[in-house]
Amino acid sequence: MKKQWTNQEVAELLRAVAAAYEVRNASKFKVIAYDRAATSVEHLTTEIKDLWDEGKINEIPGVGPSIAQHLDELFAKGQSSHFREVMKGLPPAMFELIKISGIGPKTAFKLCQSLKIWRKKGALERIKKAAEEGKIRRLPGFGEESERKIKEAVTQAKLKKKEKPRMLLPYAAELAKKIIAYLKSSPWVEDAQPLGSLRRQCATIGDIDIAVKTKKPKKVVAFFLKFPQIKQVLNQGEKKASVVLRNETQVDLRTQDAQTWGSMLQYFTGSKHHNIALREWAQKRGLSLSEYGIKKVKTGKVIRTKTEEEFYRYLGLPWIPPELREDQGEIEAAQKNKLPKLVSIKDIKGDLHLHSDFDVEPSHDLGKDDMETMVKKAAQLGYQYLGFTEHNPSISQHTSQQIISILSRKKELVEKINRTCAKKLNIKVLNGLEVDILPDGRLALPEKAFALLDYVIASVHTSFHQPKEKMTQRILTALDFPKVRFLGHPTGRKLEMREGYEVDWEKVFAKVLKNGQFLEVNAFPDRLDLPDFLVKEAIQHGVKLVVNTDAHQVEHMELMPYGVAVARRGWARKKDIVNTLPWRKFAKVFKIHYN
Ligand code: DGT
Ligand code: CA
Ligand code: CA
Ligand code: ZN
Repeated sequence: MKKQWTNQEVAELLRAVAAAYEVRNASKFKVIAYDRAATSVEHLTTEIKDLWDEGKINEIPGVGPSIAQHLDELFAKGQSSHFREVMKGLPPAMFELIKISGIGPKTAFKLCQSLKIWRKKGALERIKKAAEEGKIRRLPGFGEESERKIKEAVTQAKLKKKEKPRMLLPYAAELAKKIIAYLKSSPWVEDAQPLGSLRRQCATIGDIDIAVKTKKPKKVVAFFLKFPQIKQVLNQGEKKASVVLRNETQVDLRTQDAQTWGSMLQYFTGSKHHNIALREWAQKRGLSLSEYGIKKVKTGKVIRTKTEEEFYRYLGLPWIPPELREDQGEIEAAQKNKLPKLVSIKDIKGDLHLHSDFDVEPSHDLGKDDMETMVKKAAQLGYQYLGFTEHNPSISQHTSQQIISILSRKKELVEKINRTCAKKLNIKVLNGLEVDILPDGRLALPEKAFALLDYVIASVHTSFHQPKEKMTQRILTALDFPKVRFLGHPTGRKLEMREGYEVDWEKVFAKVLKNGQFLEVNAFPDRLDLPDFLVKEAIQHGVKLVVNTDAHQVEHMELMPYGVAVARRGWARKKDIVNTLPWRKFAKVFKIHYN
């Protein structure tokens, strides 16, 4: 997949080029031009990558034609030969240092060169260490005072630096599956389960936790340590081990025998907050909890449980689904027998956000597979309906008439599929469109085009940085356009990349309710949007949701369980999700007219 450059990354790159020019004593104007371009990109309210997609990169103030040309190459090919040329031969570490306020390019270069710090990775640590050892003050041009300042600046920067990146749920799940398959190939392994955040189906995963049921823990640990992808063993004991894989993922393994398996599952699933709350609950009943069982404090007797159900039952509670174990009121709900009956993947009857390869000439990406292929897949998944929602035809590159002509052709194709392959498979195909919400809240679609569609997804794809008030108004305006059935990936977050935009959700909930509309739970791995906590809030307000994959190729249609997982983490029941309805009922609430 092509790299999705963020504005921040592009700005940092431009700033690095400016720094390289400065170190090379190039013309002052070049340095200033690149610095200005960097600042300008940093302050854009639209994603620069989107502007490029729309052919508008020349319009960014502060980005001249030559820089625009290099950026064009960067986005098209993944790198710019010119940028590389300028930075060649300079220590990559210096580009880490220039991000720290108070350290200019020439200082950064001198430091890296004299201290022989080349690599980016660990550059800050090494500078800090050199400062602590008094090595910087001895360098020509530096003194005690500048050494102290550098040390302080680096320490500050390190504090601010983000901690280890987290893995997206589907990748962690895939990896865990492989490790578990490996473990199960050992004759000593009676059972192996992914626990921790993975079992709770969190959107991102810090490390992978696996529990093994066995009578021979030592043998299992030894077998685990022979897993081929292990790079480093962090620690190993008689019953457990922690390792780092070659892809930097940490895996924690714990073992337990069948008699205490229930308490192991419970303890190691977490979350930590749920466990703490449960421990308090237990304490009030004279019990103490651990991975080895439930202890009666008075007598010291340990109750061992084979299953989690038994474990919770002993505490006087029904079993609590792992997705709810976040100390968000689940223990209280369990106590009152008010746990929700959560929606399940089997309940899903259709997918309403699919990008086919039908060329609507959009400004964003097209899907990779044809409609028929995706219809067949939907049938395999047991769906009764699906909707194709390519991005709207680019409005900067078409007249209204051209857009109408493209969408008419698409409508005809969908109708034909409904008469042929979909009919045979007994599945309804809807003709939708995912339409950009423009910065002012209008939809990027000519008025006459709405009539050609069964429904519209309104989505924000640009100008993410508007103030909360403006963004809220923008979304409210968009929701009032005809045929809009739901707001796509409502917060716009990209996991591990960018936060969602700021919105007054109360107002959006109210609007959606008033208009008889829905909010999407988008199952795409880096979105999982709405996030779980907003799912919960939406449901509390009576808002109904639609869970979709946003598939851009047929394989993506299999991502639905991850969307359902988010809904479950948000306490969603079947009745909260509109695409659990059978076709006729669905068509009614989704306001689809058919004959
Ligand atoms: P992660 O790895 O950051 O995505 O999140 P988790 O929830 O998988 O956290 P992790 O791997 O540190 O620990 C796995 C589980 O082990 C955690 O969910 C609950 C349990 N656990 C870990 N530390 C503690 C603790 O200090 N107290 C209690 N009660 N349980 C703990
Ligand atoms: Ca974990
Ligand atoms: Ca762990
Ligand atoms: Zn979208």
